[in-house]
Amino acid sequence: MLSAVCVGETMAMLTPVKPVPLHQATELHCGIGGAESNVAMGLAAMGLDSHWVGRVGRDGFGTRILEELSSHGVGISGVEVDPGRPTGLYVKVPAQEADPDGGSSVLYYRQGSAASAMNLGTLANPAVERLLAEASIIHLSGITAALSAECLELTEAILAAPRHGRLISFDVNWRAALWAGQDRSALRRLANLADIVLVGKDEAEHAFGTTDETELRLLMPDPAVVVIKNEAISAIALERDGTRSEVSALSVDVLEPVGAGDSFAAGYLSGVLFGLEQKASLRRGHVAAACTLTVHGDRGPLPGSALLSAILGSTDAEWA
Ligand code: KDG
Repeated sequence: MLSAVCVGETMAMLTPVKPVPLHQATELHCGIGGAESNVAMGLAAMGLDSHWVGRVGRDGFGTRILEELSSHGVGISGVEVDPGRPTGLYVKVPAQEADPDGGSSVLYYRQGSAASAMNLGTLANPAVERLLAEASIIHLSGITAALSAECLELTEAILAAPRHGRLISFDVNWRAALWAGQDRSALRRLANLADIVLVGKDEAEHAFGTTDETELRLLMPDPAVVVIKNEAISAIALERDGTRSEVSALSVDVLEPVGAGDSFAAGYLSGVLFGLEQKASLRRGHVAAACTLTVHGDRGPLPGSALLSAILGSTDAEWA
Protein backbone atom coordinates (compact mmCIF):
# COMPACT_ATOMS: atom_id res chain seq x y z
CA MET A 1 0.00 0.00 0.00
CA LEU A 2 1.24 3.48 -0.78
CA SER A 3 2.16 5.38 2.35
CA ALA A 4 2.76 9.00 3.24
CA VAL A 5 4.52 10.61 6.18
CA CYS A 6 3.93 14.31 6.78
CA VAL A 7 6.26 16.01 9.25
CA GLY A 8 5.52 19.33 10.98
CA GLU A 9 3.70 21.19 13.72
CA THR A 10 0.00 20.85 14.44
CA MET A 11 -1.54 23.40 16.77
CA ALA A 12 -4.77 23.88 18.60
CA MET A 13 -6.80 26.41 16.61
CA LEU A 14 -9.19 28.84 18.27
CA THR A 15 -11.63 30.89 16.29
CA PRO A 16 -14.49 33.17 17.42
CA VAL A 17 -17.83 31.37 17.23
CA LYS A 18 -19.53 34.58 16.03
CA PRO A 19 -17.99 36.64 13.21
CA VAL A 20 -16.84 39.45 15.48
CA PRO A 21 -13.41 40.97 16.16
CA LEU A 22 -11.42 38.95 18.69
CA HIS A 23 -11.80 41.47 21.51
CA GLN A 24 -15.58 41.18 21.27
CA ALA A 25 -15.66 37.39 21.11
CA THR A 26 -17.21 35.66 24.10
CA GLU A 27 -16.96 32.14 22.74
CA LEU A 28 -14.13 30.50 20.84
CA HIS A 29 -14.41 27.32 18.83
CA CYS A 30 -11.51 24.92 19.33
CA GLY A 31 -10.19 22.86 16.44
CA ILE A 32 -6.79 21.83 15.18
CA GLY A 33 -4.60 23.32 12.49
CA GLY A 34 -1.35 22.42 10.85
CA ALA A 35 -0.37 22.49 7.21
CA GLU A 36 1.37 19.11 7.17
CA SER A 37 -1.31 17.29 9.16
CA ASN A 38 -3.92 18.82 6.84
CA VAL A 39 -2.05 17.14 3.99
CA ALA A 40 -1.88 13.90 5.99
CA MET A 41 -5.66 13.95 6.50
CA GLY A 42 -6.16 14.72 2.81
CA LEU A 43 -3.95 11.83 1.75
CA ALA A 44 -5.76 9.51 4.17
CA ALA A 45 -9.06 10.56 2.57
CA MET A 46 -7.54 9.65 -0.80
CA GLY A 47 -6.86 6.12 0.40
CA LEU A 48 -3.20 6.30 1.37
CA ASP A 49 -1.71 4.83 4.51
CA SER A 50 -1.03 8.27 5.92
CA HIS A 51 0.94 9.33 9.01
CA TRP A 52 1.79 12.53 10.83
CA VAL A 53 5.11 12.95 12.61
CA GLY A 54 5.31 15.84 15.04
CA ARG A 55 5.45 16.72 18.69
CA VAL A 56 2.71 17.90 21.02
CA GLY A 57 2.67 18.93 24.66
CA ARG A 58 1.32 16.71 27.41
CA ASP A 59 -1.84 18.79 27.60
CA GLY A 60 -5.45 18.76 26.49
CA PHE A 61 -4.67 20.44 23.18
CA GLY A 62 -2.10 17.76 22.40
CA THR A 63 -4.58 15.01 23.22
CA ARG A 64 -7.21 16.71 21.08
CA ILE A 65 -4.81 16.81 18.12
CA LEU A 66 -3.96 13.14 18.44
CA GLU A 67 -7.61 12.14 18.76
CA GLU A 68 -8.71 14.21 15.80
CA LEU A 69 -5.93 13.01 13.51
CA SER A 70 -6.63 9.40 14.47
CA SER A 71 -10.32 9.88 13.78
CA HIS A 72 -9.38 11.00 10.26
CA GLY A 73 -7.38 7.83 9.69
CA VAL A 74 -3.95 9.40 10.18
CA GLY A 75 -1.33 7.28 11.96
CA ILE A 76 0.21 8.91 15.03
CA SER A 77 2.74 6.28 16.08
CA GLY A 78 5.59 8.68 15.24
CA VAL A 79 4.29 11.54 17.39
CA GLU A 80 6.29 12.49 20.46
CA VAL A 81 4.66 13.92 23.57
CA ASP A 82 6.80 16.53 25.30
CA PRO A 83 6.18 16.71 29.05
CA GLY A 84 7.89 20.10 29.40
CA ARG A 85 6.60 22.24 26.54
CA PRO A 86 3.07 23.20 25.49
CA THR A 87 1.23 22.38 22.32
CA GLY A 88 1.35 25.34 19.92
CA LEU A 89 -1.76 27.44 19.56
CA TYR A 90 -3.11 29.62 16.84
CA VAL A 91 -6.06 31.95 16.73
CA LYS A 92 -7.81 32.54 13.45
CA VAL A 93 -10.13 35.50 13.14
CA PRO A 94 -12.22 35.16 9.97
CA ALA A 95 -12.64 38.15 7.67
CA GLN A 96 -15.15 40.61 9.09
CA GLU A 97 -18.32 41.30 7.21
CA ALA A 98 -17.55 45.01 7.44
CA ASP A 99 -14.22 44.37 5.77
CA PRO A 100 -14.83 41.76 3.08
CA ASP A 101 -11.39 42.28 1.51
CA GLY A 102 -9.54 42.06 4.78
CA GLY A 103 -9.01 38.27 4.73
CA SER A 104 -8.78 36.20 7.86
CA SER A 105 -6.05 37.13 10.31
CA VAL A 106 -3.95 34.70 12.26
CA LEU A 107 -2.19 35.00 15.60
CA TYR A 108 0.46 32.43 16.52
CA TYR A 109 1.34 31.31 20.03
CA ARG A 110 3.93 28.73 19.04
CA GLN A 111 7.29 30.08 20.18
CA GLY A 112 8.83 27.48 22.52
CA SER A 113 6.12 24.96 21.59
CA ALA A 114 6.70 21.23 21.80
CA ALA A 115 6.98 20.99 18.02
CA SER A 116 9.52 23.80 17.82
CA ALA A 117 11.82 21.60 19.92
CA MET A 118 11.85 18.77 17.37
CA ASN A 119 15.42 18.06 16.38
CA LEU A 120 17.73 15.48 14.83
CA GLY A 121 16.94 13.22 17.79
CA THR A 122 13.43 12.85 16.31
CA LEU A 123 15.02 10.75 13.54
CA ALA A 124 16.45 8.36 16.13
CA ASN A 125 12.96 7.56 17.44
CA PRO A 126 12.49 3.96 16.18
CA ALA A 127 8.86 4.58 15.21
CA VAL A 128 9.81 7.63 13.15
CA GLU A 129 12.77 5.81 11.61
CA ARG A 130 10.50 2.97 10.49
CA LEU A 131 7.80 5.26 9.11
CA LEU A 132 10.29 7.30 7.10
CA ALA A 133 12.04 4.17 5.79
CA GLU A 134 8.74 2.66 4.60
CA ALA A 135 7.17 5.83 3.17
CA SER A 136 6.33 6.16 -0.51
CA ILE A 137 6.33 9.91 0.02
CA ILE A 138 7.55 12.21 2.78
CA HIS A 139 5.91 15.62 2.87
CA LEU A 140 7.59 18.62 4.49
CA SER A 141 7.05 22.34 4.49
CA GLY A 142 8.90 25.60 4.93
CA ILE A 143 6.85 26.22 8.08
CA THR A 144 8.80 23.61 10.02
CA ALA A 145 12.09 25.06 8.81
CA ALA A 146 11.10 28.43 10.27
CA LEU A 147 10.12 27.15 13.72
CA SER A 148 13.64 26.91 15.20
CA ALA A 149 17.26 26.19 14.25
CA GLU A 150 16.74 22.57 15.37
CA CYS A 151 13.64 22.19 13.21
CA LEU A 152 15.53 23.61 10.24
CA GLU A 153 18.27 21.06 10.83
CA LEU A 154 15.70 18.27 11.03
CA THR A 155 13.98 19.35 7.83
CA GLU A 156 17.29 19.53 5.99
CA ALA A 157 18.41 16.12 7.27
CA ILE A 158 15.21 14.45 6.04
CA LEU A 159 15.52 16.15 2.66
CA ALA A 160 19.19 15.23 2.27
CA ALA A 161 18.79 11.56 3.23
CA PRO A 162 19.18 8.88 0.52
CA ARG A 163 15.85 8.23 -1.19
CA HIS A 164 15.72 4.43 -1.67
CA GLY A 165 12.77 4.94 -4.02
CA ARG A 166 10.92 7.42 -1.82
CA LEU A 167 9.70 10.81 -3.00
CA ILE A 168 10.02 13.94 -0.91
CA SER A 169 7.70 16.87 -1.45
CA PHE A 170 8.28 20.32 -0.03
CA ASP A 171 5.58 22.95 0.17
CA VAL A 172 7.20 26.36 0.61
CA ASN A 173 4.22 27.56 2.70
CA TRP A 174 5.59 31.06 3.22
CA ARG A 175 4.67 32.41 6.66
CA ALA A 176 5.90 36.01 7.02
CA ALA A 177 5.39 36.04 10.79
CA LEU A 178 7.70 33.05 11.21
CA TRP A 179 10.48 34.20 8.87
CA ALA A 180 10.70 37.76 10.25
CA GLY A 181 14.33 38.36 11.22
CA GLN A 182 15.44 34.97 9.86
CA ASP A 183 17.52 34.10 6.79
CA ARG A 184 14.95 33.03 4.21
CA SER A 185 17.63 31.77 1.79
CA ALA A 186 17.29 28.44 3.62
CA LEU A 187 14.05 27.93 1.68
CA ARG A 188 15.85 27.81 -1.66
CA ARG A 189 18.41 25.36 -0.30
CA LEU A 190 15.67 23.10 1.09
CA ALA A 191 13.58 23.31 -2.07
CA ASN A 192 16.52 22.17 -4.16
CA LEU A 193 16.82 19.03 -2.04
CA ALA A 194 13.21 18.00 -2.71
CA ASP A 195 11.80 15.96 -5.59
CA ILE A 196 8.56 17.95 -5.76
CA VAL A 197 8.23 21.60 -4.75
CA LEU A 198 4.88 23.33 -4.32
CA VAL A 199 4.79 27.10 -4.15
CA GLY A 200 2.14 29.78 -4.53
CA LYS A 201 3.01 32.56 -6.96
CA ASP A 202 2.37 35.09 -4.18
CA GLU A 203 4.66 33.15 -1.83
CA ALA A 204 7.39 32.87 -4.46
CA GLU A 205 7.88 36.63 -4.43
CA HIS A 206 8.56 36.61 -0.67
CA ALA A 207 10.53 33.39 -0.52
CA PHE A 208 12.58 33.64 -3.72
CA GLY A 209 12.25 37.26 -4.83
CA THR A 210 10.52 36.49 -8.14
CA THR A 211 7.25 35.16 -9.54
CA ASP A 212 8.66 34.52 -13.00
CA GLU A 213 8.46 30.82 -13.75
CA THR A 214 11.67 30.66 -15.77
CA GLU A 215 13.57 32.43 -13.03
CA LEU A 216 11.99 30.20 -10.39
CA ARG A 217 13.08 27.09 -12.26
CA LEU A 218 16.60 28.54 -12.56
CA LEU A 219 16.63 29.16 -8.82
CA MET A 220 15.34 25.60 -8.24
CA PRO A 221 17.06 23.48 -10.90
CA ASP A 222 17.21 20.24 -8.90
CA PRO A 223 13.63 19.11 -8.10
CA ALA A 224 12.02 16.78 -10.65
CA VAL A 225 9.02 19.10 -10.68
CA VAL A 226 8.16 22.55 -9.36
CA VAL A 227 4.44 23.29 -9.10
CA ILE A 228 3.51 26.96 -9.15
CA LYS A 229 0.01 27.74 -7.90
CA ASN A 230 -1.42 30.89 -9.35
CA GLU A 231 -4.32 31.31 -6.96
CA ALA A 232 -7.71 31.31 -8.70
CA ILE A 233 -6.15 31.20 -12.17
CA SER A 234 -4.20 27.98 -12.67
CA ALA A 235 -1.47 25.66 -11.47
CA ILE A 236 1.63 25.00 -13.52
CA ALA A 237 3.94 22.00 -13.24
CA LEU A 238 7.45 22.66 -14.53
CA GLU A 239 9.39 19.43 -14.96
CA ARG A 240 13.16 19.24 -14.98
CA ASP A 241 13.21 18.18 -18.65
CA GLY A 242 11.46 21.44 -19.57
CA THR A 243 7.93 20.03 -19.92
CA ARG A 244 5.32 22.58 -18.83
CA SER A 245 1.78 21.55 -17.87
CA GLU A 246 -0.84 24.11 -16.91
CA VAL A 247 -4.37 23.44 -15.65
CA SER A 248 -6.96 26.13 -14.93
CA ALA A 249 -8.37 26.37 -11.42
CA LEU A 250 -12.03 25.74 -10.71
CA SER A 251 -14.13 28.84 -10.34
CA VAL A 252 -15.77 28.65 -6.90
CA ASP A 253 -17.26 31.03 -4.33
CA VAL A 254 -14.43 31.27 -1.82
CA LEU A 255 -15.53 31.31 1.82
CA GLU A 256 -12.02 31.12 3.26
CA PRO A 257 -8.68 30.29 1.62
CA VAL A 258 -6.79 28.95 4.65
CA GLY A 259 -5.84 25.32 4.13
CA ALA A 260 -6.70 25.22 0.42
CA GLY A 261 -3.02 24.87 -0.46
CA ASP A 262 -2.80 21.80 1.78
CA SER A 263 -5.82 20.23 0.10
CA PHE A 264 -4.28 21.03 -3.28
CA ALA A 265 -1.09 19.29 -2.15
CA ALA A 266 -3.03 16.20 -1.04
CA GLY A 267 -4.91 16.00 -4.34
CA TYR A 268 -1.85 16.62 -6.49
CA LEU A 269 0.48 14.32 -4.57
CA SER A 270 -2.05 11.50 -4.56
CA GLY A 271 -2.18 11.79 -8.35
CA VAL A 272 1.61 11.61 -8.60
CA LEU A 273 1.68 8.59 -6.29
CA PHE A 274 -1.00 6.83 -8.32
CA GLY A 275 1.18 7.35 -11.40
CA LEU A 276 -1.04 9.92 -13.11
CA GLU A 277 0.32 12.46 -15.53
CA GLN A 278 1.03 15.98 -14.38
CA LYS A 279 -2.18 17.48 -15.79
CA ALA A 280 -4.35 14.83 -14.17
CA SER A 281 -2.54 15.32 -10.85
CA LEU A 282 -2.99 19.10 -11.05
CA ARG A 283 -6.72 18.59 -11.68
CA ARG A 284 -6.99 16.46 -8.57
CA GLY A 285 -5.24 19.26 -6.71
CA HIS A 286 -7.73 21.85 -7.93
CA VAL A 287 -10.77 19.74 -7.01
CA ALA A 288 -9.40 19.07 -3.53
CA ALA A 289 -8.55 22.77 -3.07
CA ALA A 290 -12.09 23.74 -4.14
CA CYS A 291 -13.51 21.50 -1.40
CA THR A 292 -11.65 23.57 1.21
CA LEU A 293 -12.12 26.99 -0.41
CA THR A 294 -15.88 26.61 -0.16
CA VAL A 295 -16.05 25.94 3.61
CA HIS A 296 -15.06 27.80 6.77
CA GLY A 297 -12.18 25.94 8.36
CA ASP A 298 -8.81 24.65 7.24
CA ARG A 299 -10.09 21.67 5.28
CA GLY A 300 -13.24 20.67 3.50
CA PRO A 301 -14.64 17.18 3.25
CA LEU A 302 -12.35 15.79 0.57
CA PRO A 303 -13.64 13.34 -2.02
CA GLY A 304 -12.09 9.88 -1.91
CA SER A 305 -9.79 8.75 -4.66
CA ALA A 306 -12.40 6.63 -6.44
CA LEU A 307 -14.84 9.56 -6.60
CA LEU A 308 -12.10 11.89 -7.83
CA SER A 309 -11.13 9.46 -10.56
CA ALA A 310 -14.76 8.97 -11.54
CA ILE A 311 -15.32 12.73 -11.81
CA LEU A 312 -12.05 13.57 -13.47
CA GLY A 313 -11.54 10.48 -15.59
CA SER A 314 -14.19 11.58 -18.06
CA THR A 315 -12.98 15.16 -18.33
CA ASP A 316 -9.27 14.48 -18.69
CA ALA A 317 -9.26 15.37 -22.37
CA GLU A 318 -11.39 18.49 -22.17
CA TRP A 319 -10.09 20.28 -19.08
CA ALA A 320 -7.30 22.48 -20.40
O1 KDG B 1 -2.21 25.89 5.60
C1 KDG B 1 -3.04 25.99 6.75
C2 KDG B 1 -2.17 26.36 7.88
O2 KDG B 1 -1.74 27.66 7.70
C3 KDG B 1 -2.83 26.28 9.20
O3 KDG B 1 -3.45 25.03 9.39
C4 KDG B 1 -1.91 26.61 10.33
O4 KDG B 1 0.03 25.32 9.93
C5 KDG B 1 -0.44 26.40 10.07
C6 KDG B 1 0.44 27.56 9.96
O5 KDG B 1 1.60 27.44 10.32
O6 KDG B 1 0.01 28.60 9.53
